[in-house]
This record gives sequence, C-alpha cells and structure tokens, in this order.
Amino acid sequence: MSKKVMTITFLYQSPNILLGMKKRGFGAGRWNGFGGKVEEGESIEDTARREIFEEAGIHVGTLDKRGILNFTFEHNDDHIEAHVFNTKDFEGEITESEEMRPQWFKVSEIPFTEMWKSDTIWLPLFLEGKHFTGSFHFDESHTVLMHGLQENAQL
Ligand code: 6OG
Repeated sequence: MSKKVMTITFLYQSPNILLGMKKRGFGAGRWNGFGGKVEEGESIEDTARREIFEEAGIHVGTLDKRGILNFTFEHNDDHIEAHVFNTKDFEGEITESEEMRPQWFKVSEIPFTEMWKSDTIWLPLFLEGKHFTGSFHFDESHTVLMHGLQENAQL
C-alpha cells in the first residue's frame, strides 16, 4: 500500500468559507479545500502554505490543524492521509490558478452535491470548530463503503 500524505486547507470564518473548484487531476470537477501532496523534506504545514499559494495566490497566516483523515479505495492500494487545516487570515489577492477556481460560499450554501461524498460526513465537525480523525473507504465510483469518524479534544 502506498501512502500519500496530503493537505486540505480552508479559509473559514463563519459565515463564509473559501472553496476551490478543482479543474484538473485527482478530484477534478469537485469543490474542495486547497492542498496537495507533501514533498520530500517539507513539513506538512509548509505544504499547506505552498499549495494554497500555488492554487489561490495567497499567503496565509496562522494555520489551525483540525483533522486527520485516511482515505482508502476498494479498487486500488492507494492510501491518502489528509491533514485538514483552517486559517482565518491571508495576504494577497485570491486568484484563480490552472488547478483551482476559488469562490466564497456562505456556510448555508456549501455545494455538498458537487464535493467528495465523504465531505458531507466530516465537514460539519470542521464547521463547528471541532478536531477530528476519521477513515473513509470508497468504491470505484467514490461512494463511501465504510467510514469511522471521531471527535478529538486536540490532535
Ligand atoms: P493533488 O493530487 O491534485 O491533490 N483530497 C481529498 N479531499 C477530500 N475532500 N476528500 C477526499 O476523499 C480527498 N482525497 C484527496 C487532497 C489532491 C487534493 O485533493 C485532496 C489534496 O488537497 C478521497 O496534488
């Protein structure tokens, strides 16, 4: 099993959340947070900063680590360990990139039907300000076959 460590970062300050429409690669056609793979020699937080800069053109301030999620798939050996962050402050102008089209949403208007189905399960905890760990197992059409999710006092 090949494990890939990845980041997912949101800019969330109730009632607004910044999502990006993924334009290419894994998860294309879905709204998501910003992020990608941790590269060799990079800390996970460095990755979160680099990816949101590459994908949305902004430099972010304090990053709040909010969750660790494990994603596995019935049809292959991939294992994604995703580290979920929130940030409330940023510098620069939010800009569309080749990979992402950023857009602000009201929390009440988050487009869950155009996101990973598992987001419906864990994003509510994120929005409530909780810390969490979870595991999600998907079939080939990205339906969630099994999952576990727990709230943690801290990570
Ligand atoms: P690149 O491979 O394009 O980064 N990602 C997921 N995000 C959510 N919400 N659910 C999932 O369930 C995900 N699997 C991966 C991590 C891929 C980006 O997609 C995220 C990265 O931010 C399976 O570099």
